Amino acid sequence: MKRQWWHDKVGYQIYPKSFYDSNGDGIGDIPGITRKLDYLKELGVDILWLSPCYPSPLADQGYDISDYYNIDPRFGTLEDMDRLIAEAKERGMYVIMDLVVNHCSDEHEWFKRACADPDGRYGKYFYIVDRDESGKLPCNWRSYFGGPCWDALPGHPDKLYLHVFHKKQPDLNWENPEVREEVYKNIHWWMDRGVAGFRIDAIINIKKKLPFRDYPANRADGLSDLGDMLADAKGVGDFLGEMRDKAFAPRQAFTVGEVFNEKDDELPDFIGENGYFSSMFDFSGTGFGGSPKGWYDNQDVTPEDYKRCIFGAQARLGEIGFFSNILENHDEPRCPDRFLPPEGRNPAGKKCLALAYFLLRGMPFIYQGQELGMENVPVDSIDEVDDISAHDQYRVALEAGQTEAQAMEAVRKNSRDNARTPVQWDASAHAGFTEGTPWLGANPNYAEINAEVQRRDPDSLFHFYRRMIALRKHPDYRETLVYGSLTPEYVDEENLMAYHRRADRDLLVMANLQPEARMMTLPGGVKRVLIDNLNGCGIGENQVTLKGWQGVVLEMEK
Ligand code: TEU
Ligand code: CA
Repeated sequence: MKRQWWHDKVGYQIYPKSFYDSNGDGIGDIPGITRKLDYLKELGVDILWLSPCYPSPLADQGYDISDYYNIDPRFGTLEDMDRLIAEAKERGMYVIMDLVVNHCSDEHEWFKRACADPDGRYGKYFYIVDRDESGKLPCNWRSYFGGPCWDALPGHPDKLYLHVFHKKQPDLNWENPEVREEVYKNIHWWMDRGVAGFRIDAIINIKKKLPFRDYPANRADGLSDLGDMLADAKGVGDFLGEMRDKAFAPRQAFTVGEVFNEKDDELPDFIGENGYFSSMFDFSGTGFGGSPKGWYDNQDVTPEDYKRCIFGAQARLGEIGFFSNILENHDEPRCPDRFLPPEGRNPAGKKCLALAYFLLRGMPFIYQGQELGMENVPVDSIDEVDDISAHDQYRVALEAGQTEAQAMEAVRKNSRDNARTPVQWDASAHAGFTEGTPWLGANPNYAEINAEVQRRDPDSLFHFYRRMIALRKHPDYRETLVYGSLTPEYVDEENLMAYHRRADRDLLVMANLQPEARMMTLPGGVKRVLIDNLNGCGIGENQVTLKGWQGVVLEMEK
């Protein structure tokens, strides 16, 4: 595998709106990120992915962009962004932007012009069709946020436009070469400004199966799951290869794709040598248990399920490329609630889970607050919820006959707000996130769970992450942890997630994801214990005893 500058880096996702508010308006902002760079440096992360902070009506919290060449005034200015990029660079860190080009906002100039003249140049930037007199839609695809993918084109009741997400997110027509050139121009523009690359949003959706047609309905609404259409749509690679050749490759951009629904044999095309992207997220864990019926029907994930998903994905990828490994992002609940049973939602359990994923083959990403062990936010009523997806899923649950209490339970477990409450900086009002009123309330547990407390406590989750990051970069272990092979071990031992990483060193990572202790026979002698979340495991001759929720990294005799 050709070595790349980013292979030994650690990613960190920032959701700007909830990170840190520098001016007391209750909204996190770019200067707020700049102020916290030293915190991020102390943690040891390198590549900062910023969720969208472009001008936006915020119908989908910024994933609906109305100007690709600016910063939303609520988040700051272009100068603030330049300063952030420069200050990050001074600290040896990189900024990557979120590239959201499956769709734009209905308030983008392009869409306004398309509405003004649907048959003109900008009409061809979107999917606009004449409404059938019978009232039948061009196809029965269900948008990700509920309801049909089609809505009346503003000002033109006889026409419809396509949106696979919210109706304020009209899909861009990638079949139109002019649209693609616009995207590449924007990529170059941001690279010129000094960003290191992009996280690429919802990218699999850019290729539609044309002509539009129905797929089998899978809910009472008579609509079909977009996954069925995407499985049928061939040729996304033509677009992605062109984007690589015309935009990413000439700039040596670091890119990480939000890729769902890829076909197994496509992995080399996506992230192999000269792939479309540098890396892509492994969603096998976060996606596990999702039901086509909706959140109310999702299956809970056990540590054992998690282990099997991840090992499956690692085996599928093999040495083809680098996954980006995650436990959380801004669309997902917090990982202790998602992957740990209630009795494991404590500092030991959180560290054990962190260890299980962080030293996998690939590039680890941390989502803001994950390093502090932030948890899902308790909400009593749907009126307290901001997330548009949660509102839709609440409706879906009720329509399927669930009680209000059951629908709320589904929202509590899955709402994207769980990830979007303010970062808990200290024990002062609103978790020290803002001097004003936060746009979304802080999790009430901020007095116990916050950065200030954890920075002072050498045994905290924050310092545990620091130690894992430092180990991955340590000159003696970097080769093994970044490039070494991964072999799952003791796979039939329930709740034990263990694997060897091997290159010039032989490391055994073991995470005992259960309250009960266990004793394991080792394949050889232990040279030293590199990481131990409970500061003391029982090592005997060719065996180790792990307490409940204990996670260790053992360096084995070669
Ligand atoms: O998400 C893509 C995606 O497929 C979503 O349907 C995701 O599964 C959903 O948010 C879960 O409720 C990306 C972004 O990460 C997300 O925040 C945006 O809302 C979406 O694209 C549209 O840009
Ligand atoms: Ca602000």
